[in-house]
Amino acid sequence: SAQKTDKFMGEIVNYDETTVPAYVLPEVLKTAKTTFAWEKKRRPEILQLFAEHVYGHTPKRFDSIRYNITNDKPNAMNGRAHLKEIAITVWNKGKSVTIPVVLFTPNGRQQPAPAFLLINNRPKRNTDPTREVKSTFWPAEMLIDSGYAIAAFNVNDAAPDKPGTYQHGVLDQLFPEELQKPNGMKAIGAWAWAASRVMDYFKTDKDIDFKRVAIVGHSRGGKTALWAGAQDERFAMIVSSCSGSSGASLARRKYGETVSLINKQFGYWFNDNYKKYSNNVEQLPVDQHMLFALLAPRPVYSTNAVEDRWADPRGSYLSLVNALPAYQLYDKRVTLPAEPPAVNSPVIRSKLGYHFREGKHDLNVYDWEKVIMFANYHYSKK
Ligand code: GTR
Repeated sequence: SAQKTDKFMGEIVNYDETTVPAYVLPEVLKTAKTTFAWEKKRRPEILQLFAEHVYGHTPKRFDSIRYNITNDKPNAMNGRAHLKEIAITVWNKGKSVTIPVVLFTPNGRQQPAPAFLLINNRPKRNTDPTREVKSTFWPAEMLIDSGYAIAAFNVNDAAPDKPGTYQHGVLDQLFPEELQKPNGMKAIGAWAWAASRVMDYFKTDKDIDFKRVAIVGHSRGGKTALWAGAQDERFAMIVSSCSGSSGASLARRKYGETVSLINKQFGYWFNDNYKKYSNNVEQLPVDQHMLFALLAPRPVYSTNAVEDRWADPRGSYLSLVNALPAYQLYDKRVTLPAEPPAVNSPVIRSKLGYHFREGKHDLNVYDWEKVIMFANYHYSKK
């Protein structure tokens, strides 16, 4: 049987369900009883709370943006797809940052294709445009054969994923003032900002169905996908793979990775204010179910794995259940059972989708299969 506790960075990590202390989650709706009140008052309030206390505020403007097609192959993947590599350059106050994007769109369609955009936190060979290297993390052929466009950018091009160098990119070049502020955006904020710039490009590409773009991320990328989807309502669908603490899983549940541990190990992902909650998470004015509430009424899918207890799969299901009030403002029929589904029994036919599969912390072909089923189902309903 599995170990019930562990030690990490001087802390005891709990894996015993029976010893999780009771907690009280902040209310999602408060006085909002209509979508109008939600959209005008409570939703913006929650968005501000996440910016102020967790991920940092995202600057609203920049001077200019330019898209450069650096590689254009209309007959990639043996003619099945059109490859474009795009260099997105954003300028602000005389400085610039360039974010390269790899994009395949399916050939032979009458209509623009719905798309998946991966926030890639793994090495670039996982999104190889030549397809010499294939990766189950970004199985581009599988998406193309299912009728979807598939794109990716690498987090390191926006903000290097390292505590000592994360500043060198979007932050020090475009928005240096963010680095000085306790509520300024840090790495996750910069990655989410970059995802929105790819969305800006998609709007100009006639091969893409701009109204059906899903943002996808794994782990730290999954946290980022949720934050990007919360801020940028142009993302029609959100997919979080094993995003755990400060992503899909409830902060107040003492199980696996905690706010304290993530601040110790990955402080540069979050703003400085978040550090105040390391030792009193119950004071945090939000919890992660409210991040899902910000996605309503858009479909969101959360993947989890049996061997990824660190990410608290049960806490990630409970986020969805506790986000229901926001979804139900739009549609009373959106429901979920109180208890998570069994292993390998995905919940597809709900706007709050979820699975708990066998295996480890990863984004793999099983996950993509279910995500495609989820997208097929929800897009066909409209
Ligand atoms: C883990 C970290 C998680 C998650 C993951 C990843 O070690 O504790 O919060 O983000 O890394 O990104 O792979």
